[in-house]
Amino acid sequence: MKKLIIGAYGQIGSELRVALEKRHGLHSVMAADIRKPESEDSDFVLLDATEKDSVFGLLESEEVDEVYLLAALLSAKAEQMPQQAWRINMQVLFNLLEAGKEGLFKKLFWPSSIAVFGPHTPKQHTPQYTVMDPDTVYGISKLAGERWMEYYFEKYGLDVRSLRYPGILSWKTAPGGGTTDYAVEMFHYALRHEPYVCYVAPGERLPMMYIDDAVEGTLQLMSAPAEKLRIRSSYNLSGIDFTPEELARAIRRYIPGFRVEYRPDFRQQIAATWPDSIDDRFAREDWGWRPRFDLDKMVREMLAGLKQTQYPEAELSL
Ligand code: AKB
Repeated sequence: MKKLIIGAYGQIGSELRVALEKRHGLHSVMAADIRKPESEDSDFVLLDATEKDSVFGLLESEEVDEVYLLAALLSAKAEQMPQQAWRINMQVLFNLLEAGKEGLFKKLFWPSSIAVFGPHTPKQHTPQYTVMDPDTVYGISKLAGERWMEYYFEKYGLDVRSLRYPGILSWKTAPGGGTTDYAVEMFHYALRHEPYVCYVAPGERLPMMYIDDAVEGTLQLMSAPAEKLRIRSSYNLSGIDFTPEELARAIRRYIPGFRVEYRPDFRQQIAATWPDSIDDRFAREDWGWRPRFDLDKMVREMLAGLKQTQYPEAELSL
């Protein structure tokens, strides 16, 4: 039985793929993406997941037990093309929910996001169950998706599992089109010894997470016994939280001259509606979630990884 990752070469898919291959063996993972990767080191299939026939065709021709659906347009990009973003984000989810309902695989992972919260949501330690009034296309599609996930679980018994990811930081694959992308960009500028112009305000606190924690949380949720899971919409998940100013300060411990200028744009308005921090007690209680990375540990990993792979000349004392 194979694990199929759709959106396998995006920021999360790239590392989840490697982790699944380590756990289950190289040929038990099938990587699908809308674009061909530069180098194919896994079983790869070209797939446009908005096309129902292609999704069904693939699942009918392979023995798949788990699907990880990571293809989506993120918050900032979705605001530039609202109709298209809604269509893509919902269509890919429905194609997989329907395929699961038809018995073409057993378990579906689909990520939700902190974007499901909105301007009237309590900002600190945002609870699992609270006011949810997202005002971005991305957030609206994630909230609708969560409701549909739970619906397919309740009505058709499909084993669906989901996490509300915060902003994810990784040095291997860049994020694209998100509001939280500034955090990763900051590291690149710091290592090039260039000033960074930040589009989010200096004091805007957001929930974030290092990629290793995000991957670990995903694997833990997917292997948790079904009877332990009280939530089939999507679990709150917390790692760290920081403001751009705090991140810049943490980077300056290792690159003292790093400068940041602030020019907030429309993405600041999106960030302002999202929580500052998240209460993830259900994830902790139901399947033992504990993040491993604090701010300093994440900063060190990011700097070391980027220096080694992209900026060998950078002056840096870790
Ligand atoms: C985004 O910024 O859109 C994403 C997210 C928080 O879901 N990183």
